[in-house]
Amino acid sequence: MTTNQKPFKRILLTGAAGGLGRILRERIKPWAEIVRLSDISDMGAAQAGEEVVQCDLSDKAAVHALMKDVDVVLHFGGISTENNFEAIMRANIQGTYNIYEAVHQAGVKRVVFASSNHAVGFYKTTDYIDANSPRRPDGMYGISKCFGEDLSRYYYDRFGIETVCLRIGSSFPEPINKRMLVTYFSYDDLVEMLRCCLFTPRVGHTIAFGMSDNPASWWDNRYASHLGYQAKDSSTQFAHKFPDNGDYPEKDDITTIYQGGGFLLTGPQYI
Ligand code: NAI
Ligand code: 15L
Repeated sequence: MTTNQKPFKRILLTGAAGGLGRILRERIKPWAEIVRLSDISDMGAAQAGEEVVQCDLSDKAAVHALMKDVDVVLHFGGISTENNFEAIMRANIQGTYNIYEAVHQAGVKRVVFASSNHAVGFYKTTDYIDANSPRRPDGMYGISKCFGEDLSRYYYDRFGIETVCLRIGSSFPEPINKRMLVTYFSYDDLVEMLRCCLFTPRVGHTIAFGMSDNPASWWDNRYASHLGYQAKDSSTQFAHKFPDNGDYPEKDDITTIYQGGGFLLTGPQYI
């Protein structure tokens, strides 16, 4: 045994060409001897310790091949904003089903599923909810994340495959509006959360909200406390860019009345 052996032999990261995938590509390297990167889009050449596999999540055979010799999966691939149902169905519903069926066939023990705050986007910004609050998706995209949460629950109950459904708030370099002062999830905190998701001995089926230690929150993470996640960042440092004029939520503006923000204006009736 070498002295610098890494905890996992192979991590599969889907969505590797995306905004978060490109961040995680570098940051998860210490956790696995090999990081297998996958996306429908070009990811560039494989670097040391990487394997690059370009494929469409809706291609069942390709996803089953993708899973060979994988220990754990970070499932970040798919359509990440509102879109028409057919597109969402292929990438997020068929795609996530293919991932779980492949996980089951390959004997993979744990998945982190990149869910979204849009699974609960129809709660009001005056509500405070937890993982046991009924889901209230704000569009087809949010509905596909609800499907992923239920699908992973089934694979846990039926086959014991563990999943953390991470309802990510807004993981970007910095907040770009008042809403994101509440939903902000720094990249460092995302990586720390993923470390907790992968290295906590037992996670069962957990729903966790992905957020930094922001001054205001809509989400109570009490049912994910066993993960031991402690945010180190906060949106406070950006608050001066969006002064509190007492105008949030704004009367008659559904993008401030509901937690889903702008997604309230992008449902099927608008496409
Ligand atoms: P992104 O859109 O930048 O990346 C998603 C990646 O998935 C893209 O590279 C895209 O090519 C790939 N993809 C789409 N359809 C595919 C298919 N059929 N087959 C294979 N790959 C496909 O999104 P981002 O921001 O990196 O988000 C990553 C994940 O986290 C997504 O699942 C998203 O829903 C979730 N999430 C992200 C949040 C954020 O704040 N960035 C908030 C909530 C959830
Ligand atoms: C998401 O689910 C999206 O993937 C991301 O692009 C952001 O829009 C985020 O939610 C958000 O709510 O800010």
